[in-house]
Amino acid sequence: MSSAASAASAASAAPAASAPRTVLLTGAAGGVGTLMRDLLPAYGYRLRLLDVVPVDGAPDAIVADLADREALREAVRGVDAVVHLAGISLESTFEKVMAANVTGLHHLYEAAREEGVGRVVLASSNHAVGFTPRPRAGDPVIPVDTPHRPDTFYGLSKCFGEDMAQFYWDKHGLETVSVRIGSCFPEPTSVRMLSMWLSPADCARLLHAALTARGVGHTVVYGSSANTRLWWDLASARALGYEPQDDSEPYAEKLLAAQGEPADDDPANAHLGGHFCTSPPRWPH
Ligand code: NAI
Ligand code: 15L
Repeated sequence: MSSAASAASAASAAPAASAPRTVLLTGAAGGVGTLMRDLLPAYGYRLRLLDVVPVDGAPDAIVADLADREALREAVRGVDAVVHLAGISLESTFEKVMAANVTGLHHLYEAAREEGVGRVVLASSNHAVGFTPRPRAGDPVIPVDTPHRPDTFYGLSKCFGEDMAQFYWDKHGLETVSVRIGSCFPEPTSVRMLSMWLSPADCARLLHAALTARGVGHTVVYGSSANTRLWWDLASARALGYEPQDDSEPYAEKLLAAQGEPADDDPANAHLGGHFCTSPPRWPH
């Protein structure tokens, strides 16, 4: 299914009430994983945690690398869904990014298929479409079926991840919601993030909608709060039942005073991906 068809699929998806379910949360030691460990249980989920490093305060968390197929198969056994956050989340060498985010993702999908898990919620990224020119005043917001325009090897791996999700739906009937997360942090820390911010509480709302909407097939959504300065279209996310409650605007005055309005001719301000298009932050390891 093309991205356009994915959007159509989202339009027909309806939120469904569902009983608490067991969910594997990968990348549980990371920034978003740590926030979601706190917030998702309130929606009734029993979380099983996985990361390649130990998870603070969670001695039962599975410590496993995405390279380890058998460990992943065991990790998904008996869960109803997977929220997949694990992987390299910044730029690195082609080889390292592909190993974690493509080969590792393939291992996860194979494990899910073999164990009959029905749905994955996949952390994609704005950097899958990072070279999309950012909207200027008066321009329409960016639709979810805009072509892939990765800004890094990292973004490229997220494009491949979305295609992998499509493939597992078309070939094996395994559903995915691919969430192109903007910037999910406790608060926005740059002027760009005023447009991209996904508050932790809205992230939990969006993941819950993605876990419970009916008939998602493979649906691609953007992941942001209801920001006044939003650059992209939340329609396919809203069609899943996502109703964002937060807006970055209360942070605008302080951030603009500290950082100024980015210059129009600044190449790092020209595209959705911002500075990832010019000098991407590197994965530390
Ligand atoms: P993070 O880097 O803080 O967390 C990623 C976690 O994955 C880490 O705990 C790391 O140990 C684990 N991990 C890395 N390689 C692994 C492997 N081979 N096997 C098992 N675990 C491994 O990243 P963050 O910010 O929490 O992001 C979570 C996900 O959301 C990532 O997939 C990232 O690409 C995506 N994302 C995040 C955004 C954000 O604003 N935080 C924006 C767009 C996408
Ligand atoms: C991402 O994809 C990164 O994982 C995250 O650390 C942020 O840099 C975010 O994009 C962003 O664009 O702000």
